[in-house]
Amino acid sequence: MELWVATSNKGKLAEFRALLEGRGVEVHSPAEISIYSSPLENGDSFEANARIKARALKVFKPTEWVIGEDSGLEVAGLDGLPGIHSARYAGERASDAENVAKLLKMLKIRSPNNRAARFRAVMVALSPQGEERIYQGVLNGQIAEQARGQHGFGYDPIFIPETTSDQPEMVNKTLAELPPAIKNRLSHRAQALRQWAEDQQIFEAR
Ligand code: ITT
Repeated sequence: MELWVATSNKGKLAEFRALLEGRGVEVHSPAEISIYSSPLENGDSFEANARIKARALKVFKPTEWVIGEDSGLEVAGLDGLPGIHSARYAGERASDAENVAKLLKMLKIRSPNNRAARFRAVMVALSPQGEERIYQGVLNGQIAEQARGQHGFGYDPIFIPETTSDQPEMVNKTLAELPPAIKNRLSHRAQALRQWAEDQQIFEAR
């Protein structure tokens, strides 16, 4: 089976590929379509933006599975920002490091003691028959005082995921310090993609 993922984010794409590895799904991206250009993400929600991306790619791949994914970090002390603006929080062409630096600065000014945050991902999946399904995932955690770790992308170096008592190795570690396989077990994106894969009977339902 082919799955076309409407993203230009290499970090996201690597996670899709890792999650579906060995499951008989070939993950493709718009980078393989020379005349494709990314659509303007002017929706007012994760779902709206995920749908914009999925539909833009579906034009080129009408008979394949296409997923548009929109995600972001919602910080309680910043009233839910950066949210749908996560990729461009520090400006239109901001790097991950610039976005992280702005977030740490804003939190220090606005709410240094409330560091609760969550990652959210919404996927709009369009089937080969043109039906739409929506999948979501949430990862709760805390914003670290400083960036730490080399793995992942985006805000991973400042996001400490919530742990349970049977995960002592994760205590106080950012997602960028944890091995990618651990992030892929927990992440907002993994949760949403797993639901799609279960519906396609690629993964067994839990
Ligand atoms: P596409 O639209 O091409 O998919 P994008 O990076 O612009 O790429 P989004 O508009 O969905 O994607 O923005 C998501 C941003 O949220 C992303 O750039 C990161 O800054 C942040 N983000 C989302 N998931 C993340 C994760 O797992 N780890 C770290 N940061 C993440």
